[in-house]
Amino acid sequence: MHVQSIRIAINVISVLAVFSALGQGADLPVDKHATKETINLYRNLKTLPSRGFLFGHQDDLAYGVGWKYIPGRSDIKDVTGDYPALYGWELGRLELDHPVNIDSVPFDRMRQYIQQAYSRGGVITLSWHLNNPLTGGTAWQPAAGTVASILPGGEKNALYKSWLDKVAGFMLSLKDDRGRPIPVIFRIFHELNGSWFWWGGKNCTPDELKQLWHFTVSYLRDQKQVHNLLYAYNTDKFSDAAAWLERYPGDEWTDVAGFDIYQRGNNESFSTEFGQMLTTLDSIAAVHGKIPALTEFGYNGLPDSNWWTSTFLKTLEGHKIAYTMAWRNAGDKPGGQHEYYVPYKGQASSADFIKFFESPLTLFQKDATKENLYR
Ligand code: BMA
Repeated sequence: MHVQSIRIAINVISVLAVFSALGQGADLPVDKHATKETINLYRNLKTLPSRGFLFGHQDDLAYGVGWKYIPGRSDIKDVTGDYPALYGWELGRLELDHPVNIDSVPFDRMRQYIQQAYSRGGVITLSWHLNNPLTGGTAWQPAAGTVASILPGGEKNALYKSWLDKVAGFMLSLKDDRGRPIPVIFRIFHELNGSWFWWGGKNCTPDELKQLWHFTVSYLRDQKQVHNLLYAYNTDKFSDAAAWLERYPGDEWTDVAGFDIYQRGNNESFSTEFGQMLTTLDSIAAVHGKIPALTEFGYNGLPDSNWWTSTFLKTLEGHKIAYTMAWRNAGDKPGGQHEYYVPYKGQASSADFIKFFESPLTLFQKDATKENLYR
Protein backbone atom coordinates (compact mmCIF):
# COMPACT_ATOMS: atom_id res chain seq x y z
CA MET A 1 0.00 0.00 0.00
CA HIS A 2 1.11 3.56 -0.78
CA VAL A 3 2.51 5.41 2.30
CA GLN A 4 -0.20 8.07 1.96
CA SER A 5 -2.97 5.43 1.93
CA ILE A 6 -1.43 3.74 4.97
CA ARG A 7 -1.51 7.09 6.81
CA ILE A 8 -5.15 7.63 5.89
CA ALA A 9 -6.04 4.08 6.97
CA ILE A 10 -4.28 4.59 10.32
CA ASN A 11 -6.14 7.87 10.85
CA VAL A 12 -9.48 6.26 10.06
CA ILE A 13 -8.72 3.43 12.47
CA SER A 14 -7.77 5.87 15.27
CA VAL A 15 -10.93 7.93 14.73
CA LEU A 16 -13.02 4.73 14.90
CA ALA A 17 -11.17 3.66 18.06
CA VAL A 18 -11.90 7.01 19.73
CA PHE A 19 -15.60 6.73 18.82
CA SER A 20 -15.83 3.21 20.13
CA ALA A 21 -14.05 4.18 23.36
CA LEU A 22 -16.47 7.09 23.77
CA GLY A 23 -19.38 4.70 23.28
CA GLN A 24 -18.08 2.30 25.88
CA GLY A 25 -17.00 5.10 28.18
CA ALA A 26 -20.50 6.57 28.40
CA ASP A 27 -21.51 4.63 31.47
CA LEU A 28 -25.18 5.47 31.90
CA PRO A 29 -27.83 4.11 34.26
CA VAL A 30 -30.98 2.20 33.25
CA ASP A 31 -32.51 5.57 32.38
CA LYS A 32 -30.34 7.08 29.63
CA HIS A 33 -32.26 10.34 30.04
CA ALA A 34 -31.81 10.49 33.79
CA THR A 35 -31.14 13.92 35.28
CA LYS A 36 -27.54 15.07 35.56
CA GLU A 37 -27.56 14.63 39.34
CA THR A 38 -28.94 11.08 39.00
CA ILE A 39 -26.23 10.13 36.51
CA ASN A 40 -23.58 11.68 38.75
CA LEU A 41 -24.87 9.76 41.74
CA TYR A 42 -24.74 6.55 39.70
CA ARG A 43 -21.15 7.16 38.62
CA ASN A 44 -19.98 8.26 42.06
CA LEU A 45 -21.56 5.27 43.78
CA LYS A 46 -19.68 3.02 41.36
CA THR A 47 -16.27 4.30 42.42
CA LEU A 48 -17.17 4.74 46.09
CA PRO A 49 -16.38 1.15 47.24
CA SER A 50 -12.65 1.81 46.87
CA ARG A 51 -12.96 4.48 49.58
CA GLY A 52 -15.62 3.12 51.94
CA PHE A 53 -19.36 2.62 52.21
CA LEU A 54 -22.24 4.92 53.04
CA PHE A 55 -24.09 3.99 56.20
CA GLY A 56 -27.85 4.20 55.88
CA HIS A 57 -30.91 3.79 58.08
CA GLN A 58 -34.59 3.30 57.29
CA ASP A 59 -36.97 6.01 58.60
CA ASP A 60 -34.04 7.60 60.47
CA LEU A 61 -35.43 11.15 60.75
CA ALA A 62 -39.05 10.24 61.53
CA TYR A 63 -38.69 8.24 64.73
CA GLY A 64 -36.39 6.14 66.89
CA VAL A 65 -36.58 4.08 70.04
CA GLY A 66 -38.90 5.97 72.40
CA TRP A 67 -39.54 9.08 70.23
CA LYS A 68 -41.44 10.21 67.16
CA TYR A 69 -41.36 13.29 64.91
CA ILE A 70 -38.89 15.46 66.83
CA PRO A 71 -37.38 17.85 64.26
CA GLY A 72 -33.67 17.24 63.68
CA ARG A 73 -33.55 14.12 65.83
CA SER A 74 -32.06 10.79 64.76
CA ASP A 75 -30.97 7.81 66.87
CA ILE A 76 -27.74 7.70 64.87
CA LYS A 77 -27.08 11.38 65.51
CA ASP A 78 -27.87 10.96 69.22
CA VAL A 79 -25.12 8.32 69.42
CA THR A 80 -22.47 9.60 66.98
CA GLY A 81 -23.15 13.32 66.55
CA ASP A 82 -23.74 12.83 62.82
CA TYR A 83 -26.62 11.70 60.63
CA PRO A 84 -26.47 8.63 58.40
CA ALA A 85 -25.30 9.18 54.82
CA LEU A 86 -28.22 7.31 53.27
CA TYR A 87 -31.89 7.38 54.20
CA GLY A 88 -34.43 4.69 53.41
CA TRP A 89 -38.17 5.39 53.18
CA GLU A 90 -41.14 3.22 52.39
CA LEU A 91 -44.00 3.87 49.95
CA GLY A 92 -46.48 1.12 50.98
CA ARG A 93 -50.10 2.47 50.96
CA LEU A 94 -49.26 5.35 48.60
CA GLU A 95 -51.02 3.15 46.04
CA LEU A 96 -54.21 3.41 48.14
CA ASP A 97 -54.05 7.20 48.40
CA HIS A 98 -53.50 6.94 52.14
CA PRO A 99 -51.91 10.02 53.72
CA VAL A 100 -49.57 7.83 55.83
CA ASN A 101 -47.48 4.81 54.86
CA ILE A 102 -47.60 1.24 56.13
CA ASP A 103 -45.54 2.28 59.18
CA SER A 104 -47.62 5.42 59.85
CA VAL A 105 -45.14 7.89 58.35
CA PRO A 106 -47.08 10.72 56.62
CA PHE A 107 -46.02 11.08 52.99
CA ASP A 108 -45.87 14.86 53.36
CA ARG A 109 -43.34 14.60 56.17
CA MET A 110 -41.42 11.96 54.22
CA ARG A 111 -41.04 14.40 51.33
CA GLN A 112 -39.66 17.04 53.72
CA TYR A 113 -37.21 14.59 55.31
CA ILE A 114 -36.03 13.61 51.84
CA GLN A 115 -35.50 17.28 50.94
CA GLN A 116 -33.57 17.91 54.18
CA ALA A 117 -31.29 14.92 53.71
CA TYR A 118 -30.64 15.77 50.05
CA SER A 119 -29.82 19.38 50.90
CA ARG A 120 -26.87 18.12 52.95
CA GLY A 121 -25.73 15.67 50.26
CA GLY A 122 -27.40 12.53 51.63
CA VAL A 123 -28.64 9.66 49.46
CA ILE A 124 -32.28 8.53 49.31
CA THR A 125 -33.58 5.02 48.70
CA LEU A 126 -37.24 4.00 48.58
CA SER A 127 -38.87 0.60 49.00
CA TRP A 128 -42.49 -0.28 48.30
CA HIS A 129 -44.41 -2.97 50.19
CA LEU A 130 -47.35 -2.55 47.84
CA ASN A 131 -50.57 -4.41 48.50
CA ASN A 132 -51.53 -7.46 46.52
CA PRO A 133 -53.26 -5.92 43.47
CA LEU A 134 -55.20 -9.09 42.69
CA THR A 135 -56.76 -9.74 46.11
CA GLY A 136 -56.43 -6.42 47.94
CA GLY A 137 -54.46 -8.24 50.66
CA THR A 138 -51.09 -7.03 51.95
CA ALA A 139 -47.68 -7.49 50.35
CA TRP A 140 -47.27 -10.55 52.58
CA GLN A 141 -50.43 -12.24 51.26
CA PRO A 142 -49.47 -13.99 48.04
CA ALA A 143 -52.08 -15.46 45.72
CA ALA A 144 -51.62 -17.61 42.65
CA GLY A 145 -51.60 -15.58 39.45
CA THR A 146 -50.98 -12.16 41.01
CA VAL A 147 -47.96 -11.21 38.91
CA ALA A 148 -49.58 -12.50 35.69
CA SER A 149 -52.71 -10.48 36.49
CA ILE A 150 -50.88 -7.14 36.46
CA LEU A 151 -48.82 -7.69 33.30
CA PRO A 152 -50.13 -6.15 30.06
CA GLY A 153 -53.28 -8.03 29.05
CA GLY A 154 -53.94 -9.10 32.64
CA GLU A 155 -57.16 -8.23 34.47
CA LYS A 156 -55.35 -5.99 36.99
CA ASN A 157 -52.94 -4.25 34.63
CA ALA A 158 -55.00 -1.05 34.62
CA LEU A 159 -55.16 -1.04 38.42
CA TYR A 160 -51.39 -1.59 38.65
CA LYS A 161 -50.78 1.25 36.20
CA SER A 162 -52.94 3.53 38.34
CA TRP A 163 -50.72 2.61 41.31
CA LEU A 164 -47.59 3.38 39.29
CA ASP A 165 -49.13 6.75 38.37
CA LYS A 166 -49.20 7.56 42.09
CA VAL A 167 -45.61 6.44 42.58
CA ALA A 168 -44.57 8.54 39.58
CA GLY A 169 -46.40 11.52 41.07
CA PHE A 170 -44.56 11.14 44.36
CA MET A 171 -41.15 10.69 42.69
CA LEU A 172 -41.73 13.78 40.56
CA SER A 173 -42.80 15.77 43.62
CA LEU A 174 -39.35 15.29 45.20
CA LYS A 175 -37.60 18.54 44.37
CA ASP A 176 -34.76 20.50 45.91
CA ASP A 177 -34.98 24.15 46.92
CA ARG A 178 -34.29 25.17 43.32
CA GLY A 179 -37.04 22.96 41.96
CA ARG A 180 -34.73 20.28 40.56
CA PRO A 181 -35.68 16.60 40.93
CA ILE A 182 -34.03 14.72 43.81
CA PRO A 183 -32.39 11.44 42.73
CA VAL A 184 -33.77 8.30 44.36
CA ILE A 185 -32.60 4.68 44.38
CA PHE A 186 -35.87 2.80 43.86
CA ARG A 187 -35.63 -0.68 45.38
CA ILE A 188 -38.53 -2.36 43.63
CA PHE A 189 -39.71 -5.91 44.35
CA HIS A 190 -37.14 -6.38 47.10
CA GLU A 191 -36.19 -9.79 48.55
CA LEU A 192 -37.57 -11.34 45.38
CA ASN A 193 -36.07 -14.78 45.94
CA GLY A 194 -38.09 -15.33 49.13
CA SER A 195 -41.73 -16.45 49.02
CA TRP A 196 -43.12 -14.07 51.67
CA PHE A 197 -44.12 -11.32 49.21
CA TRP A 198 -46.58 -11.83 46.37
CA TRP A 199 -43.88 -10.95 43.81
CA GLY A 200 -41.27 -13.34 45.18
CA GLY A 201 -40.01 -16.91 45.16
CA LYS A 202 -42.51 -19.59 44.30
CA ASN A 203 -45.35 -17.08 43.90
CA CYS A 204 -44.38 -16.41 40.28
CA THR A 205 -41.95 -17.71 37.69
CA PRO A 206 -38.59 -15.97 37.19
CA ASP A 207 -39.81 -15.00 33.73
CA GLU A 208 -42.98 -13.37 35.09
CA LEU A 209 -40.92 -11.37 37.56
CA LYS A 210 -38.57 -10.21 34.81
CA GLN A 211 -41.55 -9.15 32.68
CA LEU A 212 -43.01 -7.27 35.61
CA TRP A 213 -39.68 -5.54 36.22
CA HIS A 214 -39.34 -4.50 32.57
CA PHE A 215 -42.92 -3.29 32.46
CA THR A 216 -42.59 -1.28 35.69
CA VAL A 217 -39.33 0.40 34.74
CA SER A 218 -40.52 1.19 31.19
CA TYR A 219 -43.80 2.58 32.47
CA LEU A 220 -42.18 4.93 35.00
CA ARG A 221 -39.34 5.98 32.72
CA ASP A 222 -40.91 6.07 29.24
CA GLN A 223 -44.62 6.67 29.90
CA LYS A 224 -44.48 8.80 33.05
CA GLN A 225 -41.15 10.48 32.22
CA VAL A 226 -39.71 9.96 35.68
CA HIS A 227 -36.00 10.64 35.25
CA ASN A 228 -34.68 10.85 38.80
CA LEU A 229 -34.48 7.12 39.52
CA LEU A 230 -31.80 4.48 39.80
CA TYR A 231 -33.13 0.93 40.08
CA ALA A 232 -31.94 -1.53 42.72
CA TYR A 233 -32.28 -5.29 42.31
CA ASN A 234 -31.97 -7.14 45.58
CA THR A 235 -32.46 -10.65 46.82
CA ASP A 236 -32.69 -11.88 50.38
CA LYS A 237 -30.04 -14.41 51.54
CA PHE A 238 -28.84 -16.52 48.60
CA SER A 239 -26.68 -19.61 48.12
CA ASP A 240 -24.61 -18.75 45.04
CA ALA A 241 -24.38 -16.54 41.96
CA ALA A 242 -26.88 -18.66 40.02
CA ALA A 243 -29.46 -18.24 42.78
CA TRP A 244 -28.90 -14.48 42.90
CA LEU A 245 -29.16 -14.24 39.09
CA GLU A 246 -32.25 -16.44 38.72
CA ARG A 247 -34.64 -13.48 38.54
CA TYR A 248 -32.15 -10.84 37.39
CA PRO A 249 -33.92 -8.65 34.82
CA GLY A 250 -30.71 -7.91 32.88
CA ASP A 251 -27.89 -5.36 32.90
CA GLU A 252 -29.97 -2.86 30.94
CA TRP A 253 -32.57 -2.88 33.71
CA THR A 254 -30.55 -2.67 36.91
CA ASP A 255 -28.27 -0.08 38.47
CA VAL A 256 -27.67 -1.48 41.94
CA ALA A 257 -26.95 -5.13 42.76
CA GLY A 258 -27.62 -6.07 46.35
CA PHE A 259 -28.99 -8.37 48.98
CA ASP A 260 -30.66 -8.19 52.40
CA ILE A 261 -29.50 -10.14 55.44
CA TYR A 262 -30.55 -10.38 59.09
CA GLN A 263 -28.63 -12.06 61.88
CA ARG A 264 -30.79 -14.53 63.78
CA GLY A 265 -28.18 -17.04 65.03
CA ASN A 266 -24.68 -16.67 66.47
CA ASN A 267 -21.96 -14.30 65.22
CA GLU A 268 -19.82 -17.04 63.68
CA SER A 269 -22.48 -18.56 61.48
CA PHE A 270 -23.75 -15.10 60.48
CA SER A 271 -20.29 -13.91 59.60
CA THR A 272 -19.54 -17.01 57.51
CA GLU A 273 -22.78 -16.75 55.55
CA PHE A 274 -22.55 -12.97 55.16
CA GLY A 275 -18.91 -13.17 54.02
CA GLN A 276 -19.74 -15.77 51.38
CA MET A 277 -22.55 -13.63 49.98
CA LEU A 278 -20.29 -10.56 49.92
CA THR A 279 -17.64 -12.50 47.99
CA THR A 280 -20.24 -13.59 45.45
CA LEU A 281 -21.61 -10.05 45.17
CA ASP A 282 -18.08 -8.68 44.62
CA SER A 283 -17.80 -10.76 41.46
CA ILE A 284 -21.40 -10.26 40.30
CA ALA A 285 -21.08 -6.47 40.57
CA ALA A 286 -17.72 -6.50 38.77
CA VAL A 287 -18.88 -8.78 35.93
CA HIS A 288 -22.18 -6.94 35.42
CA GLY A 289 -20.84 -3.44 36.08
CA LYS A 290 -23.31 -2.64 38.90
CA ILE A 291 -23.24 -0.68 42.16
CA PRO A 292 -22.82 -3.27 44.93
CA ALA A 293 -24.93 -2.68 48.05
CA LEU A 294 -26.11 -4.25 51.25
CA THR A 295 -29.62 -2.98 50.67
CA GLU A 296 -31.02 -3.97 54.08
CA PHE A 297 -29.54 -5.60 57.17
CA GLY A 298 -30.05 -5.94 60.88
CA TYR A 299 -29.53 -7.76 64.13
CA ASN A 300 -32.67 -7.03 66.07
CA GLY A 301 -32.11 -5.59 69.55
CA LEU A 302 -28.29 -5.63 69.14
CA PRO A 303 -27.63 -7.93 72.12
CA ASP A 304 -23.86 -8.17 71.46
CA SER A 305 -22.12 -4.98 72.62
CA ASN A 306 -19.18 -5.49 70.19
CA TRP A 307 -21.19 -6.55 67.17
CA TRP A 308 -20.48 -3.50 65.00
CA THR A 309 -16.70 -3.82 64.89
CA SER A 310 -16.14 -7.48 65.79
CA THR A 311 -18.74 -9.02 63.52
CA PHE A 312 -20.29 -6.59 61.04
CA LEU A 313 -17.34 -4.39 60.03
CA LYS A 314 -14.87 -7.27 60.29
CA THR A 315 -16.87 -9.26 57.75
CA LEU A 316 -17.33 -6.30 55.42
CA GLU A 317 -13.63 -5.40 55.34
CA GLY A 318 -12.00 -6.39 52.09
CA HIS A 319 -15.29 -6.44 50.19
CA LYS A 320 -16.58 -3.84 47.81
CA ILE A 321 -19.83 -2.24 48.90
CA ALA A 322 -21.14 1.25 48.07
CA TYR A 323 -23.70 1.38 50.87
CA THR A 324 -25.31 -0.56 53.68
CA MET A 325 -28.72 0.19 55.14
CA ALA A 326 -29.92 -0.83 58.60
CA TRP A 327 -33.66 -1.42 58.93
CA ARG A 328 -35.95 0.73 61.06
CA ASN A 329 -35.82 1.55 64.76
CA ALA A 330 -39.49 0.85 65.40
CA GLY A 331 -38.85 0.46 69.16
CA ASP A 332 -41.37 -1.30 71.38
CA LYS A 333 -44.08 -3.28 69.67
CA PRO A 334 -47.24 -4.89 71.00
CA GLY A 335 -46.78 -8.13 72.97
CA GLY A 336 -43.50 -7.10 74.63
CA GLN A 337 -41.61 -7.30 71.32
CA HIS A 338 -39.17 -4.71 70.08
CA GLU A 339 -37.60 -3.90 66.74
CA TYR A 340 -34.45 -1.81 66.25
CA TYR A 341 -31.24 -2.26 64.27
CA VAL A 342 -29.06 0.72 65.19
CA PRO A 343 -28.28 1.72 68.79
CA TYR A 344 -30.03 4.55 70.56
CA LYS A 345 -28.17 6.59 73.15
CA GLY A 346 -27.22 4.29 76.04
CA GLN A 347 -28.02 1.05 74.17
CA ALA A 348 -25.54 -1.79 74.85
CA SER A 349 -23.76 -1.52 71.46
CA SER A 350 -23.53 2.30 71.31
CA ALA A 351 -19.87 2.59 72.41
CA ASP A 352 -18.89 0.06 69.76
CA PHE A 353 -21.05 1.86 67.20
CA ILE A 354 -18.94 4.99 67.82
CA LYS A 355 -15.80 2.97 67.00
CA PHE A 356 -17.56 1.73 63.87
CA PHE A 357 -18.49 5.33 63.02
CA GLU A 358 -14.84 6.37 63.44
CA SER A 359 -13.53 3.72 61.04
CA PRO A 360 -12.32 5.32 57.78
CA LEU A 361 -14.40 2.75 55.91
CA THR A 362 -17.76 3.95 57.23
CA LEU A 363 -19.17 7.10 55.67
CA PHE A 364 -21.85 9.07 57.49
CA GLN A 365 -23.47 12.37 56.54
CA LYS A 366 -20.44 14.65 56.87
CA ASP A 367 -18.36 12.26 54.78
CA ALA A 368 -21.10 11.99 52.17
CA THR A 369 -21.32 15.80 51.96
CA LYS A 370 -17.58 15.89 51.21
CA GLU A 371 -17.95 13.18 48.59
CA ASN A 372 -20.19 15.51 46.54
CA LEU A 373 -22.11 12.55 45.18
CA TYR A 374 -24.31 14.62 42.86
CA ARG A 375 -21.48 16.36 41.03
C1 BMA B 1 -40.87 -5.11 58.34
C2 BMA B 1 -41.12 -4.64 59.75
C3 BMA B 1 -42.55 -4.17 59.82
C4 BMA B 1 -42.80 -3.11 58.74
C5 BMA B 1 -42.37 -3.60 57.37
C6 BMA B 1 -42.53 -2.56 56.29
O1 BMA B 1 -39.61 -5.66 58.20
O2 BMA B 1 -40.26 -3.58 60.10
O3 BMA B 1 -42.80 -3.64 61.10
O4 BMA B 1 -44.15 -2.76 58.70
O5 BMA B 1 -41.05 -4.04 57.44
O6 BMA B 1 -41.74 -1.42 56.49
